[in-house]
Amino acid sequence: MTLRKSLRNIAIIAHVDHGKTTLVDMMLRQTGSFTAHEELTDRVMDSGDLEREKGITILAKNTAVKWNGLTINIIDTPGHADFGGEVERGLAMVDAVILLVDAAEGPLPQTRFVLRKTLERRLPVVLVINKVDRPDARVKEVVNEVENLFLDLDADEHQIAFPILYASARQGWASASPDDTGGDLTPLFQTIADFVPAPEYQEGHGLQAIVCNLDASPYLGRLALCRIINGYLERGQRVAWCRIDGSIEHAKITELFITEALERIPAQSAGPGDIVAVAGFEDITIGETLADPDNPIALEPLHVDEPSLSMTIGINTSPLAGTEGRLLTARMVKDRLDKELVGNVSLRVLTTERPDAWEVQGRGELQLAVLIETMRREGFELTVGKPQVVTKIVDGKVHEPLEHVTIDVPEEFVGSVTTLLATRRGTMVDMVNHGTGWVRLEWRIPARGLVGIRTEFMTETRGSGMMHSNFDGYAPWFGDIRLRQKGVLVSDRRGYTTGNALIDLEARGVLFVGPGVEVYEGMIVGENARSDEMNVNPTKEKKLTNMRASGSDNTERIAPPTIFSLEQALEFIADDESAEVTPKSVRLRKVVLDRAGRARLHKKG
Ligand SMILES: Nc1nc2c(ncn2[C@@H]2O[C@H](COP(=O)(O)OP(=O)(O)OP(=O)(O)O)[C@@H](O)[C@H]2O)c(=O)[nH]1
Ligand SMILES: [Mg+2]
Repeated sequence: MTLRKSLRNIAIIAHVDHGKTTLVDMMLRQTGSFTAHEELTDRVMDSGDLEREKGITILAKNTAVKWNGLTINIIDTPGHADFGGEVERGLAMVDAVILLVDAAEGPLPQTRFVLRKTLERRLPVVLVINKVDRPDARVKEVVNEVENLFLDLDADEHQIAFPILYASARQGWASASPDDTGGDLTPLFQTIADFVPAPEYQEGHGLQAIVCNLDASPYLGRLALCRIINGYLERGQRVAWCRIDGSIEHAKITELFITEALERIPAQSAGPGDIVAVAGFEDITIGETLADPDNPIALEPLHVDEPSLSMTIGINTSPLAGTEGRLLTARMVKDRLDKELVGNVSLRVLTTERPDAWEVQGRGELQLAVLIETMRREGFELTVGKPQVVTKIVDGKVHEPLEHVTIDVPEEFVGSVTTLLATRRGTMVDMVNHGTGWVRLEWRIPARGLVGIRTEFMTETRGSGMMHSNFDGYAPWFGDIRLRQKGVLVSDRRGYTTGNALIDLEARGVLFVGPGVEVYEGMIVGENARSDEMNVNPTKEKKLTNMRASGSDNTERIAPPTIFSLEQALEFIADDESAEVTPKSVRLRKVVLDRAGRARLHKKG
């Protein structure tokens, strides 16, 4: 094996919010990777609109910096559990990882997930304890906890001998000793240079490059992001394209790019270990290999975890369809979902018994909500069903996905949180009282039991609790879980809401619409204080004043309605309900809109 000595490829992995993107920012800054005129926004790698709004990373992205004659390719990965598929792909491109752990929070569920994936790929780890500037940092304990996590995951001796650095990504420094604060990131770069293996390759071996990610360019069409394992790639060269289905095609590399800081730079050629983007392959997908045309040998395709949650996504079938969006037809929805599949290996799309709705499977609610949010911003109108877990049959029995949940709460809320999880069929597996007034609880719970739990959890802990979960295998079906205790108020007709009617309805529960809003039969306009479903008329005018314009009466006396975000709506709806999503609105509705139809269904039971 020969080494590509001037190159290092690393991925930064961690639980959500532990500071990955902030660290990449600082690495870019301290290597002078920004030109003077480039704007120094915080967390530049989080470039997507939704990423900036939500303050989280959704897509893994790569960048490259130069340090002391070395080129370091860095993959910034998302920390939220729903985007675990992105991390798995990122790991396929690198030779080592930087595992970031928050000095106060310690290892959390996604730390375990990303470390497990790293150890499975036998990649070396550099541990960086980040945020040591936090006043509540517990550096020593956290190092201990990470060591235990390695043992827990059956790391071998070699893997456990990892270097440890202490850092404040935000302040831009790292050091080998926890007492040595300040300075810059030199110790981190030095550790990468010394400890991360340079890419290895076989001298004289033909080309082998694996496609780990996809991107699109408005001029060039689809771009494939590849890691070259062996051999060389040249612009204009013909290569064998080994497809997932086993077939081999021949195609020309029309463009070749390497990454420098935040830009893709055209290149003539690239060699082993390089991470490149190539154009020229119209429907190339993740896991395919570009190989030597004379002796094509495909690489092992990437494996990612299976989806555990699904939703149906279909065209908007409400009476208001077509009034707010541009992209309405089944064909458009299907094409868009197909396009998403290409770039996202952790999603699946299945047909349903309806020709205008599809079952989309993914890793979690947030992943699916991000897809729907992206589509609505593009102009789609959609009907989205309640999130369902993906079951599977093991030994003839239905099994459902479980989640491992880690909860941090002030002591006084342990009782109410326990009740909340127990009624959703969770079992507690561990409880640690830190002696600081805070308690950490570990639970195992059917993934179904977590659907919609976040709002209630926040209410129960008065906004102070923290809850993180990730996939923890399958177990036999747990039986019924009753998620929503309350019923809904359903409009019994089409029209515009009136203040007059809403004042009457307020007595029944919490309203989701204000006055003067267009509603239809079967649309959910509020939550019933009681557990049953109630058909109501929110459009009722005041008696004898039928000359008056709708909505102008008494409005000032009505409490402002509860308006759901997309994610809240998906959490709220029950099995026989769905969300109508358009670029302008999120409405809740019954799947069966007409009242007589629902009554018949109900009778059938
Ligand atoms: N106190 C302190 N805060 C930090 C430090 N590093 C990052 N943060 C803050 O932590 C928050 C999350 O930082 P990000 O860099 O977005 O974290 P991330 O790991 O990229 O998050 P995801 O990509 O969503 O998983 C931000 O508010 C940062 O300012 C640090 O060293 N000290
Ligand atoms: Mg990030």
